[in-house]
Amino acid sequence: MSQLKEKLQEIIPRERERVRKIVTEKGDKVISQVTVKQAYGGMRGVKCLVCDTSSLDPMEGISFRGYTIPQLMEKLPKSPGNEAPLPEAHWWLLLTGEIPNQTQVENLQEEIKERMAVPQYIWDILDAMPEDAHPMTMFSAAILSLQSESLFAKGYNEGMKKEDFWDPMYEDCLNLLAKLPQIGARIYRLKYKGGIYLEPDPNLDWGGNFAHMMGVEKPEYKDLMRLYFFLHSDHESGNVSAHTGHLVASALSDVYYSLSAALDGLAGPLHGLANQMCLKWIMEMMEKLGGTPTKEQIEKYAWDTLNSGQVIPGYGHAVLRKTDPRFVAQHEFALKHCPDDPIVQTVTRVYEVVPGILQKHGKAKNPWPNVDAHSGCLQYHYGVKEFDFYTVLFGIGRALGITAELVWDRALMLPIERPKSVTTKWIEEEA
Ligand code: CMX
Repeated sequence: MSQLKEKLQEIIPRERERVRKIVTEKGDKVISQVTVKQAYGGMRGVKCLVCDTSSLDPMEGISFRGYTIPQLMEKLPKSPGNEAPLPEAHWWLLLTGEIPNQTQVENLQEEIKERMAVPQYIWDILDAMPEDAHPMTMFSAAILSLQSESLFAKGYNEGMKKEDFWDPMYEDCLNLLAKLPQIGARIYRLKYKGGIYLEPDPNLDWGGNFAHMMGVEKPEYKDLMRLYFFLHSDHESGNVSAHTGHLVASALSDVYYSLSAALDGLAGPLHGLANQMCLKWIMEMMEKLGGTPTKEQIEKYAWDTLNSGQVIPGYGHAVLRKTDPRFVAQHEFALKHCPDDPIVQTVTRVYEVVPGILQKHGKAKNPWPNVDAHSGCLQYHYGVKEFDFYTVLFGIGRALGITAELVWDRALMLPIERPKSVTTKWIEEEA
């Protein structure tokens, strides 16, 4: 048995007991009250989900299993000679709460290699899609089409016991994760590189292999992708993609259904699509102004955007109230590897100008940049210039967090999710 599965087998009984005790002793304790405003307003701030893989503090940003991004940049195992954490090591952490050692990571990497082959019918499905299909539609469709491979669905149909659900869920999650880099890179090369594909390199890690199959030459792109997948992995469970994954899986749908649905939510412009919108906004400004804009020019451009009723993509957040540490980590990478890139310089200048403007504008509760404000310009720098593809990158990373949460949903035997709705009439008369 794999070392990660053994570790889960050791932890799960302990955690089941811990949750059982909490529900017995504190089951009736109120942790949140819901106002009418929240019911109409996207349930902002309502505490009604439990997520142990990560936690989002409005001022401190994300922590994964209690560790901040800078702590994990230091502590998680890396590929030799590189600086970004290995995403597969991070998956171990998300699942177990423990930082894996080198042997454990290598064991997991071996398992990934054994499972990375993608069946031909997936390539046939992608080939059959319309030329103008959005890469996120292709990505979600490819994942959904793998559903017939689900060991969870098979076990369920054969009458598997509830206590054992987590085991095939884990297997499905790892089987799917192992394939995602190849599926993502295939979509990229099918759509934008004339259908000329690069085979996976069995000697490379999960993120490095993705970079290799994308066909980007510069060696540091591998580390950028490791960093990118690590940073985009998880943002506790209330965001649209993670929450969708959890909700769909709560009906005992397998990970193929759940992750495909989660990615459909990620594809929205207020969520993951903002990364493509953000670079588009910056590039259009640079094109219009004929080069790197001055602060005064950015100020005018930002006001024009706001006055025309649009949002400034990459800025604001439903929970965060300061600069997203995921933005900071990418900015540090940019300052180290490509400080003279004019788009990177524009992103930096926008960061110096836009928060002040949003504050004056007075609507956004958070004037600071989120993860999407930086990711696109780094891709562009390394030659991945097709904006439409950027959300697929977010999706590959986000799959790490969602799959880890789904394994735990099954391990803790969580029930189907079913909040109560009320009518407007009820609110008028009863609230
Ligand atoms: N530019 C202009 N206006 C903004 C804004 C921005 N960047 N961010 C928020 N606002 C506006 C909202 O549209 C809202 O206006 P209305 O009252 O007219 O509807 C008002 O400020 C209050 O919004 P909020 O409570 O601060 O923000 P929400 O929690 O409703 O929404 C988010 C959060 C991220 C959708 C919003 O900030 C936004 O649209 N940002 C731009 C898109 C973006 O970057 N999305 C990516 C988020 C990260 C991710 O999930 O990937």
